[in-house]
Amino acid sequence: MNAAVDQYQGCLLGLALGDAIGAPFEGGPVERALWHVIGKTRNHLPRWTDDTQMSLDVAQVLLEHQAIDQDRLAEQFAGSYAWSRGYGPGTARQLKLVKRGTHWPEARSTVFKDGSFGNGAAMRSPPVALFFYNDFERLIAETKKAAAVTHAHPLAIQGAVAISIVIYFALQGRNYPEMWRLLKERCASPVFSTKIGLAERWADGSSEIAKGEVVKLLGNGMAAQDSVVTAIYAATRFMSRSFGEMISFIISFKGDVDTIGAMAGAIWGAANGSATLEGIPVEARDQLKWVAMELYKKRLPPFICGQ
Ligand code: AR6
Ligand code: MG
Repeated sequence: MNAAVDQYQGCLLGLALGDAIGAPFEGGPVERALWHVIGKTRNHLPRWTDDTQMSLDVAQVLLEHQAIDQDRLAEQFAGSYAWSRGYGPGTARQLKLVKRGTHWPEARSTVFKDGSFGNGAAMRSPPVALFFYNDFERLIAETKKAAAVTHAHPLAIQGAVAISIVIYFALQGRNYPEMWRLLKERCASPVFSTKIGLAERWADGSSEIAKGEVVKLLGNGMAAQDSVVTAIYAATRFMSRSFGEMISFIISFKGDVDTIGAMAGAIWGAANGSATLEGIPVEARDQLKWVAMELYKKRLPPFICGQ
């Protein structure tokens, strides 16, 4: 089945809404007080954070090059960097180095020698999944390239791959057994495979898992291994319910609410489309919808047998 443009728009709107709605709940009292001051646009719309900004940057490079050009992506990330978007501390340092002329592989290893395992790579996978919607192996390869510009650690890269896989299936209609199988195969580190196995068992819907259990066993932190499967579980559990119910559940976790919200929102929107997200206020809705439309128009052409 071919995904509809509405699902592309749902994916980017869901990402931005999860990000912007979650942002006021992230961090301690100081971060929340600051966001209270800077968390609205001049037109009083909820602002999104680095999750959405970096996703728009990835989309920009895909639309220009029909692939992830890593030098160009590093330049794009650095050009868009602004402290007020709340970037992760390691990514902020890297992007400032790149801005001052350091080549990205060097900037990356200056900050974390073994690479960052933050969820900052996973949160920007959705546009890659939209663009390479019909070529699974190409999708995995391009997702890894997009992640590695700032996040070299295998756990960050597996987190990015996991989000791409789930969006790939959300766009196509929902073949869940195959999705869980591929998640376990491609995200095979013990921490990921244990959590994926748990989320798969929980997602059968036979019992409602309490939020405390979700936080304790899947996590709510900034590390990819402590937030990506949490987002996948939340999106899967609320797939046939409202976006608002899903976000309320995620807000109750505390922790890295905006990025768990962004990842879950992108998955939910890719499956359900944009119709029910239209009335919810967010910064730059028209730009997000336009970028989604461009990704739809310029995405990899459908594979035709015999070519
Ligand atoms: N060793 C030790 N600590 C690490 C390592 C490592 N190799 N990698 C990550 N950390 P970062 P992000 C810890 O800074 O992934 C924003 O709000 C370390 O404490 O690369 O881009 C985003 O929206 C590091 O600062 O950021 C996300 O929600 C932290 O993990 C979130 O921050 C995050 O890694 C993460 O974004
Ligand atoms: Mg964020």
